[in-house]
Amino acid sequence: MTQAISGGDIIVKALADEGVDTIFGYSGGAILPTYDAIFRYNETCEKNGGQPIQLVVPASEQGAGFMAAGYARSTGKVGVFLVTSGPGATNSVTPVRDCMADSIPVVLITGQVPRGALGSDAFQEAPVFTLMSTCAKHAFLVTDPEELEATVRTAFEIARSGRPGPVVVDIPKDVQNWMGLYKGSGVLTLRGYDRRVREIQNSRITPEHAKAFFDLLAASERPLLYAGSGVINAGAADELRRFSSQFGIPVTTTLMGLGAMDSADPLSLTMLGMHGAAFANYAVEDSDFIIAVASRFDDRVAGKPKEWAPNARAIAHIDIDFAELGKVKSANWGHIGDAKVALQDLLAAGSGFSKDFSKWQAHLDVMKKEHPHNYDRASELIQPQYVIECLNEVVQGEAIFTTGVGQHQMWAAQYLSLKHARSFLTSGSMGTMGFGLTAAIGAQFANPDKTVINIDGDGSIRMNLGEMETVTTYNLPVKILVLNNSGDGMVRQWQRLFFAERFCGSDKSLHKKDFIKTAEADGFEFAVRVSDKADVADVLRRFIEYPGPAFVEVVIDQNACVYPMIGPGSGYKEMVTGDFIPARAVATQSAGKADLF
Ligand SMILES: Cc1ncc(C[n+]2csc(CCOP(=O)(O)OP(=O)(O)O)c2C)c(N)n1
Ligand SMILES: [Mg+2]
Repeated sequence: MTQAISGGDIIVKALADEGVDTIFGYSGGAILPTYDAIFRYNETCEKNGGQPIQLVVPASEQGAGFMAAGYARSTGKVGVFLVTSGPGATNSVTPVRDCMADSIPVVLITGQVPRGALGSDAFQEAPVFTLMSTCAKHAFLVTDPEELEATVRTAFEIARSGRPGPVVVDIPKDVQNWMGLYKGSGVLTLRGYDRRVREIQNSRITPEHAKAFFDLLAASERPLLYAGSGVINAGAADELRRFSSQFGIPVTTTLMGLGAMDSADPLSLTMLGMHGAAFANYAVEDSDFIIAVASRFDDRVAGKPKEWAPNARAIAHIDIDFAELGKVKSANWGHIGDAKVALQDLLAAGSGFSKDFSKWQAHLDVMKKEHPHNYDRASELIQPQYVIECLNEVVQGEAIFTTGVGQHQMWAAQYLSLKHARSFLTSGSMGTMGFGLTAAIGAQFANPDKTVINIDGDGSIRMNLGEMETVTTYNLPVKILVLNNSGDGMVRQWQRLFFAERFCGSDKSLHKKDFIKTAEADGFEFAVRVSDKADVADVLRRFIEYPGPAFVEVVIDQNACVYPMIGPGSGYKEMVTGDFIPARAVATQSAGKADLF
C-alpha cells in the first residue's frame, strides 16, 4: 500500500489480517481514533465487499475482557478487546490476570494519553504498561509509530504461541493519529522468546525417551493419567482419549481439563482435587504411576504436595512450560513440549506396547460404584445437584457451559455430563466471580449455532449484571440458569467448616433483588423462577428449547454443601465426603499394599 493511513487504520488492518471477526470493546477519548477506523473499515467492506469486524459493546471493560476470553476459550482463537485509557484499562486488569492464570490467548488494545503527556498525570492516564507487565504474558507500550503494525502482529504471535496468554498493547492517542504506510507483514524480534517457542515447536520425544516412558508404564500396575487444561489448549483431547483407550489407562482431569475426556467414557474418572470425585481422589491415592499431561499440580489438586499420590513410584510430566516441571512435584520422566505432539509421539512409539490393566480398571469401577457423587435426594428443598441432573437430561452434553465461581461452579463441574473439549468454560485459577455471564456472551458470539448455558450463582451474576442487557441487545440465545441460595454459598460453606458458623457478610436472605424483574427489565421475554422441585425438569426443558435469550432462577436449598471436600492445605487422606457419599474404610486407604486387588 502506497498511501499513508492513520495509526488507527493500521491497527484495524492488522487485526483484519489476523482474521479477527469480533472485537469486544468500550470506547473513550484515548481510543477514539481506532474506533473511528473500525467504523470506516466496516463502511468500506460494505461498499467494496470484505469481511466487516463486528464490534460488540458490553456494559463494562471487565465484561469485554471476559467476552474475549469466552470467545477464545470456546474456539482456541485469539480473543480481542479494545478499551480506552485510565479507567478503561484498569477495569481490564481482572480479565487479563484471569486469562494469564488460565493460559487463555487474548489481545487487549488500550488507548493511552498522547506521548507528550505520558507521566504527567494527564486526564485518564494510568500506568498500563507497568500494571499489565505484572499480570499479562507480555505488555507493549508503542512509542515508535513505525513499530505499531509489527507490534500488533507480534501481540497475536505471543498470545497464541507456547503457553498461551494475554498480551496488552498500549497505544498513545497521537500514535493512533500518526500517518504512515501499512506494510502487510513483519513482526518484532523477541530473541529469547522466539528461540524458546521454536524449541518447543521442534520438541519431540526421542525413541530412547519414549522407551524410558514405556519402561515405567511396564513396571506399573496402576497407572493414572492426570490431565489439565493444556490438553484442551493444545487441541490434544483426541490424542488423550486415544492414549487412554489404546493402553487402558484411566484419566482424571483438573477443573480446567474438564471436557478433555467424555465424562461418560468408562475410563473417565472425571475431576480430582479439593472438590473432585471421591473415586478420582482414591485413584490418586492408589496409583503407582502418575502421568501428568499439561497439568501443574496446583494447590486445589495437590494441597499437600508431599502427601500427594503417596503410592506413586514414578511421575511422568509433559508440559509446554519448562517452569512447571519440578515446580511442585518432581518428575521421574519429563518432557517439555506441545501436549498434542507429545501424545502422538508416545502413541506411535507405543504401538507395540500392551499390558493388562484390567484389575486396576475393575478396582476403579468398584470405587465409582461405591463412592459416587451423591446428595440429599429425599429433601423437599430443591437440591442444586438435582437441577444439574435435570439439565443433563435435556442437553445431553451438547452445549457450551460457563459458570460463575462458588458452590454452583463446583456442582456444575461434578455433575454436568460433558462430551467435548472447550465445552466447560470456567475461571479456574483466579476464580473470578462475574465470569459466567460474560464468558457465555463471548462464547455465543463465537458459536452462534451452539447452545450456550451459563450456570451462575446469585452472588456471581450480580458482579456483571449490567451484561444481562448485552444479551438482549444482541438477541443472543444465551441461557442463564441462576442457582439462588440467597448468598455467597461457598463462603458460607467455609465459614460453616472453619469459622464456627459465623456467617459474616455472606448471607443475602434479606437482600431485595428480584432477579426475574431484573431479567424482564433488561428485555428477557423468558424469565422464570422455580421454587418447587416438581417444576424443575419441565421448566428446564422449555428454557433450553426457547429460541431466544432465556433466564431461569432456581431457588435452591441454602444449606446445600459441596462434597467431597479436601480442606485447603490438607491431604487426600483428610477428604470429607459428607452425609451422602460413603467414604471408604481407612484400612483400604493404604494402597500399594498387596491387598489392593
Ligand atoms: C471477584 C471475586 N470476589 C470474591 C470472591 C470470593 N468468593 C468465592 S466464591 C464466593 C461466593 C459466590 O457466591 P455465588 O456466586 O452466589 O455462588 P454460590 O457459592 O452461592 O453457589 C466468593 C465471595 C471471588 N471468587 N471472586
Ligand atoms: Mg449463591
